[in-house]
Amino acid sequence: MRTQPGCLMEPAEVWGARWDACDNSLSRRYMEVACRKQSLVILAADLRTMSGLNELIDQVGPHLAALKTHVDLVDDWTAKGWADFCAKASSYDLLLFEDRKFADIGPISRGQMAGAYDIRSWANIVTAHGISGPDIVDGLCAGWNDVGREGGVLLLAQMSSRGNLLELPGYTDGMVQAGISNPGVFGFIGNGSSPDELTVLRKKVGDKKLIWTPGVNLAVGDGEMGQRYGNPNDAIQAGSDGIIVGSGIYKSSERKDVAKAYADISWQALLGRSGQ
Ligand code: 5BU
Repeated sequence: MRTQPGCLMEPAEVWGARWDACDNSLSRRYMEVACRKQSLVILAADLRTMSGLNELIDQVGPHLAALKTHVDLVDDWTAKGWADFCAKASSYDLLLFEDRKFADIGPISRGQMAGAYDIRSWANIVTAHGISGPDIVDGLCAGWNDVGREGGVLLLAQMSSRGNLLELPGYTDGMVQAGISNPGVFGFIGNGSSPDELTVLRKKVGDKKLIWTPGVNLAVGDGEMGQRYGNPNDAIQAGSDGIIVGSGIYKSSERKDVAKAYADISWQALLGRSGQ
């Protein structure tokens, strides 16, 4: 197998069973990017101006593996400005992940991939709730197919926020069962604030799908308005394959150094895991 440019280790060696078992082509792309960048950091770029977003990516882009957006959060959004921003993200070798949390029936979700924001044309990955049933994944994949693209869906199996209803008995199991055999499913969202919950989720998911985790911050504990945070090393050790970090990076006055710190922690944790 070919070593990725800039990667001192083979992705198969670093990712182990996860690399061999995954059945979504984007999952391997992500694992390769993570090796090239030596980072498992997905930046939650939750800023509300295009200039702020562009500045942020220029500061921390080299230390990220993917970029997570909320396209409907931007006050001065324009199609042209967004296209330029996506091109900038791609120039930093980042997968684009719109955290849209789709939840409707299949045909409507397909349509919502189009619309003013035309998510299907630029996002590689989107999030979805499974509340409406498993066909939402087919609807979202049909959306990508409508523009000749392929993407992957991250299903919410857990959430990081306090009191969320995904904690009710049976929900996470149902979500995993619904998504585990669907090749359109890139992976699952797990609760980054709880290594114990992540360990349980990883057992349910096995190696076939990735788990990405929000609710990660070096300052562990309760965040604003019900958000909860766990430690990045603990999340990866417990089975997360990507840490989603927002305010921990963009609110720092030393964004570049902090992003690198999260990247180093995540990469070392992955190497520690593959050595187990
Ligand atoms: P933070 O600033 O690191 O707390 O940002 C977390 C991001 O992850 C933010 O964009 C949320 O929309 C997103 N998120 C989350 O916090 N918890 C979840 O369970 C899910 C997404 Br799903």
